[in-house]
Amino acid sequence: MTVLRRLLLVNGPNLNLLGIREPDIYGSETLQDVEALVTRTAAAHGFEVDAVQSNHEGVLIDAIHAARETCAGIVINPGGLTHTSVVLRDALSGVALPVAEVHISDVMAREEFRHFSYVKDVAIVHVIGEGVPGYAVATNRLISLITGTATD
Ligand code: CA2
Repeated sequence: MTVLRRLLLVNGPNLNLLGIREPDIYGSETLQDVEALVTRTAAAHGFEVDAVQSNHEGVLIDAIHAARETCAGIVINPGGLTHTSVVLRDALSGVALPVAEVHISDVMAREEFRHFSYVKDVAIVHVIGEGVPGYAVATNRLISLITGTATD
């Protein structure tokens, strides 16, 4: 079976503010930097990336549904929807693609309401609290699992 060599990168609500607000928590890199990093990381393995960021849950869900036909996996930072959205979780489990969940900050060291993730058990890769470089870590791990070259 041919593996599609394309990933969907999803960034949820407010992540368009990366690098503009709250640099003490999220650093100084922008959403464009994140998308370029994931694109570069994936390209090193011959994968292309479709990137979506939206402040609207339905837009994210439509993009996840569309990925079912076009992508081999999804790298997602759901933002605050991580802690609230059964709908987003259902979309991810519904498309049955391998998912990597990324959080820039260490959510377990922050407020208690950030400790629970609806996405956690539909994702096979979790990278939490490694800053923006964590997106590259997640991308590499996800591609390794997709291509069957995982070493850990
Ligand atoms: O640490 C992460 O990546 C989060 O997913 C970011 C979410 C937060 O709700 C999660 O608990 C953890 C917030 C995204 C908002 O991003 C901003 C970036 C810059 C300025 C303001 C918000």
